[in-house]
Amino acid sequence: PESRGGRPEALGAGLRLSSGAGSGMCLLLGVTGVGKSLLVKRLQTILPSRDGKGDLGDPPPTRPTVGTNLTDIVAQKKITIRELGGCMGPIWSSYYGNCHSLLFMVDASNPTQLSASCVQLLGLLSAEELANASVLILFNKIDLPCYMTIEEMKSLIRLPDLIACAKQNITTLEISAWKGTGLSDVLRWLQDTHRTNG
Ligand SMILES: Nc1nc2c(ncn2[C@@H]2O[C@H](COP(=O)(O)OP(=O)(O)OP(=O)(O)O)[C@@H](O)[C@H]2O)c(=O)[nH]1
Ligand SMILES: [Mg+2]
Repeated sequence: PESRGGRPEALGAGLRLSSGAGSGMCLLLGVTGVGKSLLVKRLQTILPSRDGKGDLGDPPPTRPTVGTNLTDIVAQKKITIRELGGCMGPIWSSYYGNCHSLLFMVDASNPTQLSASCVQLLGLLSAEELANASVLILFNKIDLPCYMTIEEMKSLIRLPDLIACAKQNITTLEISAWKGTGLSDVLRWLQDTHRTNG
């Protein structure tokens, strides 16, 4: 009668989000066109080379994601990345439960989109169901000539205040899904974050 199939979520109330099946689930969100689909394709490509220094080749084409897109990244353990298209913003919240980490992507080359990204990020950080998720904010497209540096972005969206008020662990990275810059750091963050929760 003791056996409950070893399901970790049976161990305690209040741990619904970051236990059991959720330990391998990562949500990938951000305004449309910031580069989420390209990132996922790139992560799959660099995976076999491990150190992330393999030749990525030309960036594969992407289309706007209408709906959701699930991709398994198998490193030390399986991590499932769920991209939700930017156009699905109104129903993002239906996917908050069961997610262990959150990748939030911003287009660092697009100042006019920054306020929309900021509003979305504030909404995500204050969502009850995401309170236990680890968060990685990705400033993408730093290969473009007029990208905003991480310092500029931080002061524009008042990131230090935002991090201080948030319940989540928040990390930031500058990347280029196009060129491959920083992608091995993204992979490392995913592995570290998902390792801590068995
Ligand atoms: N220059 C540059 N272009 C990029 C980068 N990442 C993505 N792009 C381009 O940006 C466009 C949109 O990329 P997607 O990956 O489709 O964007 P998305 O965030 O998935 O968009 P939705 O699915 O509509 O939410 C594509 O033309 C990509 O090739 C980058 O790092 N640098
Ligand atoms: Mg997409």
